[in-house]
Amino acid sequence: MNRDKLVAAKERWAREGRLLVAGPGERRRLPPGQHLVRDWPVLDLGSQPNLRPADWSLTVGGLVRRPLTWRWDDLERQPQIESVSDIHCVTAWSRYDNRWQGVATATLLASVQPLPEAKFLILKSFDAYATCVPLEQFSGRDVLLATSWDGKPLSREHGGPVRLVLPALYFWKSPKWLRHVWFTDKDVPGTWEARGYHRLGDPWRQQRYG
Ligand SMILES: Nc1nc2c(c(=O)[nH]1)N[C@H]1C(S)=C(S)[C@@H](COP(=O)(O)O)O[C@H]1N2
Ligand SMILES: [Mo]
Repeated sequence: MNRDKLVAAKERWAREGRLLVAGPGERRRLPPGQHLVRDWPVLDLGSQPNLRPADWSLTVGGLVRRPLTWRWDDLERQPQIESVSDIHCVTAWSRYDNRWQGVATATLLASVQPLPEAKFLILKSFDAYATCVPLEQFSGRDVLLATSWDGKPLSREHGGPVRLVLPALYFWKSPKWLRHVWFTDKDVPGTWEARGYHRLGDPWRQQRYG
């Protein structure tokens, strides 16, 4: 390897803490059992809905005061945020510094007004994928309905026009092609939770299976 390239790579490894994993009570940037990737893998059930923004809509209901449906124009009218976060997939790849833009879930929550009994959300997508997340995690400051990545419209393969991004949990809890959000009082297993994957999926506690 050319010397400059080697030095640059080793500097990057130091910045990223390559090979470091979290010890007991420690928190490093790479959760235990993960490795860093620089590309962005595509993972789904093999059918990628082809939705123009005009074909997309999101229906939100269940244990809320004001159920709603947002079409693309409605989403565009909401306050937009930008958030940079890391992706951790349960298949062990992580990708740092993803720059997302879209609408904060806090904005959605303020519109629908969840009832006190609401504790979980069932999230369903246009490809029949489903997952379930606690309201507490869905409400995180860095959670958004993402419409763009790295300054460009979110591509079809990565869930465009709209996907959820919930950085605190493994990436299977971030549904692509988001269609439906249902507030409930109980944890209902989705596509992967019903197949041996963890109910919560916190990468820092390696909640992969169970
Ligand atoms: N609608 C839908 N969302 C999905 C999935 C899927 O199959 N369908 N796969 C999940 C899994 S397991 C992962 S790791 C991420 C992958 O997102 P990416 O393809 O943008 O990397 O999407 C998640 N969201
Ligand atoms: Mo995944």
